[in-house]
Amino acid sequence: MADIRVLTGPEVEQHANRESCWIIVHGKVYDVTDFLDEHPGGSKIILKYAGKDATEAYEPIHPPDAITTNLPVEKHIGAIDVSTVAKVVKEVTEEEKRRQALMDARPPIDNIINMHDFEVVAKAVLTDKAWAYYSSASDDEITIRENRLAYQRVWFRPRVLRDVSSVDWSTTILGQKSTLPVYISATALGKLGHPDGELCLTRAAAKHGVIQMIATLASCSFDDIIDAAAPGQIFFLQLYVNRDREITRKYVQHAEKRGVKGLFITVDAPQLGRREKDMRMKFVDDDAGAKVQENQKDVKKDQGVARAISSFIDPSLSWKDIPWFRSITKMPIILKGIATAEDAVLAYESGVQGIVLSNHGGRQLDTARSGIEVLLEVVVALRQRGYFPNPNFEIYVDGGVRRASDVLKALALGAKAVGVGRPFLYAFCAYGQEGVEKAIQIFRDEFEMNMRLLGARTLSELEPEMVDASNLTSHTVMSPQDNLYQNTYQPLAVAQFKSS
Ligand code: 173
Repeated sequence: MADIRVLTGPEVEQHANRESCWIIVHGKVYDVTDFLDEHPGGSKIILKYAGKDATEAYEPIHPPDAITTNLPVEKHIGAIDVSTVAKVVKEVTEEEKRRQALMDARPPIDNIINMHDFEVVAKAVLTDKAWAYYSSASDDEITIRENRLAYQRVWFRPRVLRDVSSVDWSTTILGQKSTLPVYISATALGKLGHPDGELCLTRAAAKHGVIQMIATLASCSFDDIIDAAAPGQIFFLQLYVNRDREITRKYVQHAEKRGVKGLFITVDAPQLGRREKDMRMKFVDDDAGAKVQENQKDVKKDQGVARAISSFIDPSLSWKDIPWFRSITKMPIILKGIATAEDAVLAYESGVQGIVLSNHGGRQLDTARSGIEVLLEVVVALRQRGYFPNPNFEIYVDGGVRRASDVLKALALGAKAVGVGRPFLYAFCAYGQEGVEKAIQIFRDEFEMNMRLLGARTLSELEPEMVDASNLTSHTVMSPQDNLYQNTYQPLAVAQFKSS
């Protein structure tokens, strides 16, 4: 092997413009001059780091191998002698000072008693950009809000006198043991919110026997996550299908080799939804308002973080591709993002092992219905055809789940398990691994209480008669507000920050 060229900081600094642009990432020097106009996030952000170490900016929003796979080897200039790189003195902005003060004044974790508490703390301590990316949903954000409301249109019909001294909410998902009927759903770009990113989820999941779905666009690399696993820890993989199927084939087969137990192919994102909070943030950040109009070609500038890095996703994906996936892996295949009974039937008939009724956390087609509502028609349609129940075809629901009671409603109506994304993400943004563990503990406490009160000792005792979902498909709220009561009622408060 040829000797690796070792460069010094001043040498790299010579290449700090559009004509010759070198950057340092993870101790290596790259010539990205020809790549500037191809960068999905625009050239401006790279030029900001021209001649400098860009690792810190690169890390949260790129898979670790993005640069090595996208840049031809002859553009890999060499290694850097770290001692010669001028330290970038980062000025601490007012925003950072404010966030640090809030971080120091976070409510003690013992005061966190529900998923909403995590969200309040995460919102306070995250950068504006991270909060905008995580919390945003598409268009008018009707669906993200409906995801919560839909659960409120399902009412319990609890049974009593059933000796509920012991209750058990453990289950299996795709045949794999899980201590909860909940799996950690995929969310991307975890390092925007915590330096350890998705590893916070991995470590907490290991401790508590919960299954983690790894995102294609996680900030931590797939292998870093698997390497951090406890022996026997179970993972699923969320897949965005690449236009280059060879890349997808290698990725899937690598995951299978490393022991992943289920392949969740995302089918509701041929193009990413317009998430306006995310888009606006990018505008402010780059001060690009005027320039975008001057330079119409560089349209990607105003698209927000997610859109900038999602251009590899193949919009031509179709039902015809399912046999190919079947041919490249023995893992169970699950289609994530089914939104109608018609497609649920097609999925079953295509031979996959399950579906996730999902609207992608309200981030794709706005005014698509909630997963829990879709579940009703899916179960009817599958049952009519003799496809339900079937232990080899599982139905999951995600979106808007904040309480064990939500999960129990979905299970009573026919779901095998439920995906929870943002709440676990917010838990680690606010409190790291400990936050995720706390979130799991809260779910456990809620399962225990709710199962007792509902009269179900095990999840198999949940049945459709335990819920009244007759209003679920009605999108109007008929009850008039009781103003006298409303004005007297004191709303619950969320956990309080320490006063400084
Ligand atoms: O919802 C998302 O933000 C998402 O799925 C995604 C897609 C591409 C890149 C980053 C995130």
